[in-house]
Amino acid sequence: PFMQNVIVNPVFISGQALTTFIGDHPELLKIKAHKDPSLALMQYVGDITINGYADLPRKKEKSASLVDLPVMPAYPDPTQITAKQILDDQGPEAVSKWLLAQPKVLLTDTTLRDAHQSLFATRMRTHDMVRMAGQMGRALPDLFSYEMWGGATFDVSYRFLHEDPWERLRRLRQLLPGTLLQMLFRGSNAVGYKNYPDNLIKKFIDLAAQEGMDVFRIFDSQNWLPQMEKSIDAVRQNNKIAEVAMCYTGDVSDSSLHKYDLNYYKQLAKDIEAAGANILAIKDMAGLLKPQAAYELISMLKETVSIPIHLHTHDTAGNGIYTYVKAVEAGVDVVDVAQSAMSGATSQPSMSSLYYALGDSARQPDLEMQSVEKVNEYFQNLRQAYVAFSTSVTSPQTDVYLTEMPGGQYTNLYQQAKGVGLGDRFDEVKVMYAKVNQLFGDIIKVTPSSKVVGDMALFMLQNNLTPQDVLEKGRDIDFPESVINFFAGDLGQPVGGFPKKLQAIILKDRKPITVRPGSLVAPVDFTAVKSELTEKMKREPSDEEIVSYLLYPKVFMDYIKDHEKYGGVTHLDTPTFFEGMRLGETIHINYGSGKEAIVNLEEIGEPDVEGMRTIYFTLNGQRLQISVQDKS
Ligand code: 3PY
Ligand code: ZN
Repeated sequence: PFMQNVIVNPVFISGQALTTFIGDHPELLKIKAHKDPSLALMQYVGDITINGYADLPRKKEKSASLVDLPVMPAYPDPTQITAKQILDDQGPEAVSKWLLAQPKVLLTDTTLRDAHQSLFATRMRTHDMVRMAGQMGRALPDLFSYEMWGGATFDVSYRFLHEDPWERLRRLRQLLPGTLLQMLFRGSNAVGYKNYPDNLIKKFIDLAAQEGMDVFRIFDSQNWLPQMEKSIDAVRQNNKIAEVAMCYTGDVSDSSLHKYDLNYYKQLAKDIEAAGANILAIKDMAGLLKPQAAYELISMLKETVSIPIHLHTHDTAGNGIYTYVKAVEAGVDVVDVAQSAMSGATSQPSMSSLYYALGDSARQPDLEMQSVEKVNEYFQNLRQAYVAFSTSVTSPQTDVYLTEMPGGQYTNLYQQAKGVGLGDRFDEVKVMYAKVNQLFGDIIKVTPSSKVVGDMALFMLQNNLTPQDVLEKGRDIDFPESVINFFAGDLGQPVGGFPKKLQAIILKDRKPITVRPGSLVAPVDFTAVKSELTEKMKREPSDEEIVSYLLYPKVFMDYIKDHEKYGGVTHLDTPTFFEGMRLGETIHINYGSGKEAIVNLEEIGEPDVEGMRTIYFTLNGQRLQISVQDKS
C-alpha cells in the first residue's frame, strides 16, 4: 500500500520528487483503509482472531453461532389501534388520553435497551436486534413501546461495538413501524455523564425525533426539574411524547423515613405535570419500590396528576412481579418488562410472568403467548453469546434495599472494581457504596450521580478511608474528579442541598454553583464544529455525527478511525465479532437483502520479525490474505 501511495502521488509522477520526498509527505505512510468492504471486515476478523477482543479471556472453543431463527406461529392481528398510530395521527396529548382510557395495563419491552444494559453491560449488538426485530413487532402488536435506545447504549455502541447508534435507531425504526420507539434521556446530561449546552440538548432531541424516536423518558439524577425543562420543551416542540421521570429512592412504605416520602413525590409529580409532561414515569432504577409502597405511591399519584403513569423497576431483589401486580391494582397505566430470557435479577421483571400473574384480573395485558414464547426462545439462545459480559447476579439480591445500587450500575461497578484490583472485594464495595450515600446526605443515585457514589466508594476502599476519615482528614485528600464536580454543582442541586461541611472539605478553594449548570455554558457553535470535524474526518460530517462528536469527542473519533479500517462490522455474527475465527472454520456473513459471503479461515502464518502474521482466508471461494500485527 505504501508503494501504491507513492506511485499515484502527483509530485512523484511529475518526476520532481527530492530525496526528502518521503519525509515531506507523511500522508504516504498512511495506509488507506481497504476499499473492498469484505477485505476490511476480514482485517477485523483477523485482528480479533490473533489478538482477542479487549480483555476478554481467550476461549479455545468458540461459542456456538446462532444461525436459525425460531419458527414463529401465525401472527395475530392487533386487537386495538396502537399508540404509535395515535401519536402519528393525533399527537402526544391524544396518546395520553388514550392511555388513560385503556382498561388493560400496557407494556413497554426493554429487551433492546435496559435489559441488556443491566444484564450484560449494554453489549447487545445491532446485528442481533435486527435479526429479530421485525418478528417481534409482528408477534407483539399491542405493546405500548420498545425501549431500544439511550442510557448507556449510545456510548457503548461506539466505544465497544464499533457501530453507529443512529444506524441502530434507523434500522429498528424500519423494522418496527407499528410500535412506539422509546429512549432514556438523561436531561441536561443527554446520553452522557456530564452537563451539555442547551442547544446541543435541543439538537440531539431534534435529530432523534427526525430519525424516528417517539417517546423520550427524561430524567435528572437529582430529580431537579431545571435540569429537565429544556429537554421537555424540545420534545414537545417535535410533537413527540415527553415522558418525565421521577427517580425513586428510599421507601415510602417505611414511616420512619422522611426525606423521600409520599409528600415529596406528590409535589414532584405536580411540578412534572406543570412542566409539560405527557406521561409521568416512576423510574425505580435500583428496584427499591416494594409492593405495598407501589400501591401507596401509585394510588396517591393517580389522585394527584391527570397524565398517565408509567412504572419502571428492576427485579434485583426478586419482588418485581409482586410490585407490578400491586401497581396494576392501584391503576398504573404502563409498566416496563423484558422478554423472560432477558429479565429478572438486575434487569426488568418478565413480560410472560406478569401476564400469568395478572390472569385473574381485567387488567391482564393483551399478549399472544405462543408468539411471546417464540420471541423468548431467540433471546434465550442469544444470551450465550454474551456470557462473558454478564453479571454474576443470578438470584435475588435483597441487599439492594440497603445498598440502593441501580441495576444498570451493578455490572459496570463490578468491572470498575475489577479494574482497580477490588474485584474479589465487591461485597465491601457494596457496603461502602451505602456508606458513601449516607455521607453525601442520602442522595438519589442514578446515572451520573450513581457513578459519583461508586467512584467515591472505590476510592475510599483503595485508600483505606472510612467516612470519619473523610470528614476529619479530607482537607488533605485529593478526591476523584467526578466527586469534586458533583459537589461543585455540575450535576445540579440535590434534594435538600449538599452537606455543607463535606462540600467545603471536598471543594477546598473551588466555589460551588447553585444555578443550573447549562445557564453558565456558551452555546455550541455548530458551524465551527462542522469545519473542525470536516478537517478531522476528511469529509463533511452528517448532523448526527456532529452531535455524536460533541457528546463524546474521543470515543467518536476512535470509532471513525476503526470504521475506516474495518468497515461495517455490524454484519458479523456475534461469536465471530467477539471471538474471531478458528483454523478451518467457515462463517457466513449476511449483508442483508440476500447478499451473503462464505468465509473460511485456511491458514494462520507464523509471526515475522516485526510480529506480523499473514492470515489466509477464502471468501466465496476466492483466496485472500491479510496482515495482522500479533500483539502478544
Ligand atoms: C441510564 O441512565 O443509563 C440508566 O439506565 C439509569 O438507570
Ligand atoms: Zn432501569
